[in-house]
Amino acid sequence: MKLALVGATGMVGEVMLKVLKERNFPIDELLLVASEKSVGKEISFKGKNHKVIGLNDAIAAKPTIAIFSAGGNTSLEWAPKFAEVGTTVIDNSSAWRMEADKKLIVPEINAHLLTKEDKIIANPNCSTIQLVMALAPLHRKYKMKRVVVSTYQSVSGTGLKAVQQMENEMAGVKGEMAYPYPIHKNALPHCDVFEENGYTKEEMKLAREPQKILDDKSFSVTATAVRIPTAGGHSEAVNVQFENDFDLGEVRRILHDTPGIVVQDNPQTNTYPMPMYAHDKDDVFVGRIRRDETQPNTLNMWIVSDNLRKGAATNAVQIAEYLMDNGLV
Ligand code: 2RA
Repeated sequence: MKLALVGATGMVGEVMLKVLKERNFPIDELLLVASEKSVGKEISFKGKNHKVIGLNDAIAAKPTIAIFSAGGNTSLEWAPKFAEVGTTVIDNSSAWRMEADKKLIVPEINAHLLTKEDKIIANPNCSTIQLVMALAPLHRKYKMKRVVVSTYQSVSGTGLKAVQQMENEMAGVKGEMAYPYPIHKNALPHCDVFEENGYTKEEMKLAREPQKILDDKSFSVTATAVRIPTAGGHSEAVNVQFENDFDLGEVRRILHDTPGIVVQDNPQTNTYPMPMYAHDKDDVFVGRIRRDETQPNTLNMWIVSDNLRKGAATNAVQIAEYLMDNGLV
């Protein structure tokens, strides 16, 4: 199996290689692909040095699967070119997510939709993935009506420049700014760019992607996405109103029994999810599970996950594993 990683030199690309190694993904030939300025760089994988190649050379090699973590513009231009030579593309950018003929996949929820004909598959936004992982089993049981989510997102979601800004500010060092304001000892209600409606693109991803993944437009999501100076993962405070009432014990059992979900929830022992402890893990951690007494059929919970793993790299590798395991590539 010939696998290409497009954007191999970025933060997600680095985590992708770690996940591929951990999961012993079956690779006969690995192509590490990046922009011209990185061509020739050497990256080690499983003790072997791989030279970074350019996009044209990667297409010429006709990889079986190409996992893209290279931004929307690169994906819009190059994913179709890989697809034309028979490569199946799994893309981490937002470029294809809401296209009617492209599938938006969280394997535990809707991998069954995939077919051999899907040559460009979209990986959902990181904050969407952890949200729907927890909501999907509850939606199936109680049917969601409305979700209000506030996110507390790690600087790692913005990229290396943002992590560097936070570290510089912590050290009292002046440096390049990834954000319009300091992030150390601060919180920015501003993830990605603002749209005409006053919401940010990140908030609109949370408002739009869950309905496509759950294939149900009967519920709505409203979001406030906030950047905070953490490095380990994204956290979300979620208030969800259902059509039907629920039993808290049953909610906990449903979440506990859901693959990929870990319930950490015991106020008596100060047990709840935190990004520092979710870092470098693939699970979605759920806690602070409690009824919203202010309105019927409504639940509050706290959801934490490593945005670079299940929020990006691991979800993409799981899609690739599904394609391989089901003879779709
Ligand atoms: C962020 N979810 O956290 C976006 C993109 N990774 O900035």
